[in-house]
Amino acid sequence: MKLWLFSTNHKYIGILYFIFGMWAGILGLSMSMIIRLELGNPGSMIGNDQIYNSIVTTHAFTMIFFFVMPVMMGGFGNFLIPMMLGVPDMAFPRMNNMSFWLLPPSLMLLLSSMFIGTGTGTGWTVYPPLSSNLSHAGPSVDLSIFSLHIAGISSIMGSINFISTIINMKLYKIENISLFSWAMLLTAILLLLSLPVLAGAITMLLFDRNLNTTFFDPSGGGDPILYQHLFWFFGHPEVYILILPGFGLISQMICNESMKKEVFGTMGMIYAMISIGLLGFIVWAHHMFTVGMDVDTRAYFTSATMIIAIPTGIKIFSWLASMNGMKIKFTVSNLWLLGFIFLFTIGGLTGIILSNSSIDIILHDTYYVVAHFHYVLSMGAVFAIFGSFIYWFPMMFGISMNQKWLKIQFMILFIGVNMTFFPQHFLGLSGMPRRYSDYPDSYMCWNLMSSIGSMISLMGTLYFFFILWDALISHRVVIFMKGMSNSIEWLMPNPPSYHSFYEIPKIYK
Ligand code: HAS
Ligand code: CU
Repeated sequence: MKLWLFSTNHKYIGILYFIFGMWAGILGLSMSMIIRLELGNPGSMIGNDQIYNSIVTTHAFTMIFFFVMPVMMGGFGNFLIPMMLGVPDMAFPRMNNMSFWLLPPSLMLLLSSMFIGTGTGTGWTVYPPLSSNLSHAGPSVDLSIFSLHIAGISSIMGSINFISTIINMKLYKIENISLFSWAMLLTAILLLLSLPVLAGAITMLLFDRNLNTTFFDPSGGGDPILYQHLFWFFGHPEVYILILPGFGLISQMICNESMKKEVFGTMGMIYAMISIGLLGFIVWAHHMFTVGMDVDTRAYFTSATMIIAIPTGIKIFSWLASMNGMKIKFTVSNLWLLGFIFLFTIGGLTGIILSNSSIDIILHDTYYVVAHFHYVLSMGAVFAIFGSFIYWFPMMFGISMNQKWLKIQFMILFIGVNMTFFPQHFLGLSGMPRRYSDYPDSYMCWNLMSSIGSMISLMGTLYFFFILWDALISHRVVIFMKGMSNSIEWLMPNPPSYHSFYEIPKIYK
């Protein structure tokens, strides 16, 4: 009880986040399988489009708020940040516990919204007027809004905790903390600045739905476009919130795998992340090119968006430069690293294509967008998660996974996700819209291929859980790490003790 339910220990809370995130991840995966089953053939399987749409919505919410964010920030952040900084625990350990325990009720509210009423068939963007009380009567959308409120409170408390810990408690000068710590600091700042805007937007929507306000209703002087601005002022920084911790994790792993003292251009990497964070706040309207903006505004948002390719390119090329001269062995970590860099870059480049406002008018709300964000998320963020979990697993738990099986598992997932999402570029380019449960026969071929790919990914994921189970019941204890990293969490016993540092350690130079 005290160890888990009431825990104030960063490692235990980190593990709770991992368990919660894995469970939510499987939930999101199950929903994606229903989507792919529906779309595997023309015609209807579910037989109810509102249900189909609410599955799409809940899939997105679950993956974003209950899988990627909890695992990256909650799991890796909690477990690794205090160890990397050389401090006993997070700045506010009890608030840390509360951040975690707000998530299960939040997920319950989201799931209730699927079972009470007609479900939230709005997509994760929850645009009015579709989400208003005319088109979505009943309690579902309200439950989803409450779910977001609570998840938001959890994230804000988590962010305050990370910012306080990193700024006030670090052993080193700020320019010397690890790149993962930098990534977490910036992500936390992004969250702290963007989440309140989402909270405002969904609360205004809640008022429109229940208290007869008309913030987003033209008949009372409101404007539905206002909702889109508020949502995307949060929504775009959110996509960098999902990937920045992944950038940090990848940097740490590259450093170790290429046996370097530090990543190529560490300062450049820090400045690149700062720029991505800042620029992330001034590009939001690239999600709204089709609302009828004037040409100057479109030109501005196109150019501002494209500029993000520069700091991101700095990161990609610095990672490649870090690998320069290394003897490339196809270790499991290396496979995930190279997979991440390759596939994230593909996703990034399609993003640059979408940022052209004139092209986006054609591609907006097609499967091209779906392909874009799954390349950066399912293969960017998720590859970073898989790779890092496998990389730090022996340090965190003191046992080892079967490396040969892991390589096979990587190959299965690599083939699976590419087969799922690459054809979606073709579907988008030929005009197949997103968020529909059916399509004309001419789209069948690539949809079928995509659905088969998703089955392969499912196998890959289940295989991973088998490998994890095998590691947990095995007694392959880790006693010594080969090629220890320069990051100090590797200097501790594995698994590390309850508090890695009982006092502030001293660094002798
Ligand atoms: Fe995105 C939509 C543009 C990065 C996630 N994005 C989404 C959605 C999600 C998402 C979830 O401008 C859908 C939201 C919804 O439900 O409607 N995105 C970009 C751009 C970048 C980008 C420019 N996105 C991300 C990341 C995400 C993410 C990271 C999550 C992890 N995205 C868009 C646009 C839309 C969009 C439009 C709206 C589409 C619509 O119509 O709805 C950049 O950050 C990517 C930078 C990375 C690279 C690769 C590495 C850089 C190198 C340097 C050289 C490259 C150069 C470019 C100089 C660019 C290697 C040359 C250009 C060539 C074409 C060759
Ligand atoms: Cu965006």
